[in-house]
Amino acid sequence: MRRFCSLIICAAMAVNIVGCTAHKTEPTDKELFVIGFSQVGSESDWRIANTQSMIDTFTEENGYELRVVNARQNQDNQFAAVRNFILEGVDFIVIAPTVEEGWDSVLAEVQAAGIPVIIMDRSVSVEDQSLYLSNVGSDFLNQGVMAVSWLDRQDADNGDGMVEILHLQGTYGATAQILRTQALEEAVEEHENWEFAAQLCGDYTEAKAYEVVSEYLQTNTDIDVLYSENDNMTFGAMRAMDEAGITYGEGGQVTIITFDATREALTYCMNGQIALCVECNPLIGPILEGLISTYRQGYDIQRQVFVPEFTYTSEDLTTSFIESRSY
Ligand code: GYE
Repeated sequence: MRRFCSLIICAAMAVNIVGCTAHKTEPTDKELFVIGFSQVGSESDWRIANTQSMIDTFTEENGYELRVVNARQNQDNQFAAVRNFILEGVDFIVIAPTVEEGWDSVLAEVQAAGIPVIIMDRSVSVEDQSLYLSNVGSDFLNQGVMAVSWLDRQDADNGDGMVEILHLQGTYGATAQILRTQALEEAVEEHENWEFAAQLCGDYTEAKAYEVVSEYLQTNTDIDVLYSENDNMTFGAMRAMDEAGITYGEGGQVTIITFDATREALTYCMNGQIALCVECNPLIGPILEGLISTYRQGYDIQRQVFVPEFTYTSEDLTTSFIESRSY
């Protein structure tokens, strides 16, 4: 992920215009449909796969020029990118918003410029629903419900009757954080023997998760479950638990639940170190292209589109299945 990360950050120094190549000499006579894509960042393996899905879909061969701008998880960078897209006169704007709040005015500027918008991955919370055409992404609440329903069927209390949950949250205010958290908090309310050991913010990154979990484990080790809102934070927490001598997985102290289901997490799951992987499908490019193509033909498009996703435990997984996945 670090290798990809440096590649994406280099591109973030300027608008990374995908679909044009430096060596191109002859002007093309076909009109390319220009899409401005404001991406959250490159904070996770999921995000890298999501960006790659867009790049693989909106190619020059398919009639598109894709302009990807990496906001490095900063909403103000997204606002600047979107306003630049307006100035550049792009044909369409796709936004993967860092957080839900704060989008009303910049989306009103886009609407005033007559540029259609689709919100991808996470959602925005705006007064005027006409500011965007559609939201394409995951049903994050259902992801959380699948996770807590699975946990409800486990004996995760390590024999003392109480289930102590260490909750690693993603970026506060991101839809994935809000709804994965909501599912867990409601389940803790419903289960008298479930309680939070702690709720820590890892900002969806491995480094931040390692930092906050390492600090927490210096004074607290009574944990039965880790509910981690993405795989990269899980990897950071695993490293911190290793260093603190806390065991996890089959026969260990801590039952790990993680979200995204990247190949690395699925491998840990197949090997018994992670108990449950909740899939979050980043391969949204083709679905988006279908919606944009439908819109360009003059048809209305669905207001909310959920991508298909499942949960995995060790008995669902084989090396060939994991290797067959594209992220
Ligand atoms: O779970 C995480 C990424 O919004 C679904 O953001 C996405 C989340 C995903 O950083 O890895």
